Amino acid sequence: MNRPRTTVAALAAGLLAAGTILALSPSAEAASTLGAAAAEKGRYFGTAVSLNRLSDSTYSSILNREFNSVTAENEMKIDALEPQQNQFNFTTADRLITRANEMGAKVRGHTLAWHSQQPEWMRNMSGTALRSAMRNHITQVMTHYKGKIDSWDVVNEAFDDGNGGRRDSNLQRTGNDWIEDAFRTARAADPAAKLCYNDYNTDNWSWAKTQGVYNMVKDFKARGVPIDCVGFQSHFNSGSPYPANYRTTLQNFADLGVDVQITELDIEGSGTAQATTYGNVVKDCLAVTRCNGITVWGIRDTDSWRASGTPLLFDGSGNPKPAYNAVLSALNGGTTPSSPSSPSPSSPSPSSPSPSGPTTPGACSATTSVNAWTGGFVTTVKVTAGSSGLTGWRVAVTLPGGSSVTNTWSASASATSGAVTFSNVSYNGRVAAGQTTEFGFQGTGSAPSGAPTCSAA
Ligand code: 9MR
Repeated sequence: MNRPRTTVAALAAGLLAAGTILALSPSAEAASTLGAAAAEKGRYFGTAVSLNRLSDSTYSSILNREFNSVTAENEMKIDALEPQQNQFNFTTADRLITRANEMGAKVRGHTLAWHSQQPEWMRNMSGTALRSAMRNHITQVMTHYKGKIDSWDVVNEAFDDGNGGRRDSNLQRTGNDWIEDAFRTARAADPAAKLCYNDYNTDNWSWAKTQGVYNMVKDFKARGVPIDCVGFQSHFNSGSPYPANYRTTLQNFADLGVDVQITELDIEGSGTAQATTYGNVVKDCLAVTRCNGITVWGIRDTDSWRASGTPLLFDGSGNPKPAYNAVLSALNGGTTPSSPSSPSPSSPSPSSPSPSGPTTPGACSATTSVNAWTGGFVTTVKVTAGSSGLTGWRVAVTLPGGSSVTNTWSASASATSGAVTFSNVSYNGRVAAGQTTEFGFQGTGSAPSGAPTCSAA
């Protein structure tokens, strides 16, 4: 058994040396999946998931490998969750939550109040009966998923395409205050979820619809209507192309004091042109501090609601397209990931690497920020790698007596109360020297108050 041992020792030494090189070489630091690369930038990279495709092994393995946020493409819409009035069917959508937990992924909830995909009973309603049915739907659904959803699309597509005013719908006819009513109802139901307004054709700053939504958000912020984020669906095609002022739009909304998220991205086209646009969208999000993350509206071109426009990052066979490479490279700040098989212990490596490098001492450090309310809290933890970089990490915290963790994202938790250790999930264990990654957890009671302890795993 000597030979394998020697091999292991040599391998370890080689990896150690190569690991030090990794820390110094930008190209080798680059993360090799979308989720990992986004996590290194404090963002998520998500996809719409169609639950009935999970049995497709190609689809399922790309989902597990690449994404750290999911949105149900149809299964959390009003007709799916409340097919008969006040009779809720959560079975299918619950499977997505289970899957997201297994993946350590966030969930975007989509969508609570919308003129489209209403069940028949709701389509036939109006006035105060419809308004209270809307409130009941929001309350019941958000209560069922309380603590499990990162961001909810509370209201979807409420603006008219042409004039920047409200879209006519049965909900709009209940009174112009239906949107703020929906947001207030949502805040009461799950105070920890981010509450988003989500729409399409709001990407171009000079379009009337963009201005209409902007003015509503500005008014909501001025009057204290609870809104935390604006979702930009960003379905780009020749009729609604990616605009040169997209970054300006994202930044202007963020400057109102809301987060911005790209929620349903797809870009019709192919080859280099499509790849360039995808890369530009990612760079725009990264340039806006409050741009939390990007969700693409499906995995393979053949999974798309607009399959003929081949608008996604993987081809019908599950192979990454040039658009995928452009997105990954943009997330990595222009660098290309190392191949999964490197570093090879036999590859040449300088014998005495330069001692220069990031300054954070120790294996890693962790800092927290807490959003607390009576009876509950959300803690976001930033993990910063020390001068050697990390291939895995653990963060230990101690919860006060009576408090417990109800939900964790981008990490897995060893326990729900007392001393809890959070470990990296598959896509965010690798953190280059001096770089950061984030995870979070939600709980009942009070947040841990002491400093967290970070160690390499
Ligand atoms: O991708 C969804 C498709 O499978 C449905 O048939 C369609 C029905 O309305 O909804 C699609 O998703 C929409 C999303 O919920 C809201 N923004 C526009 C999306 C594409 O139509």
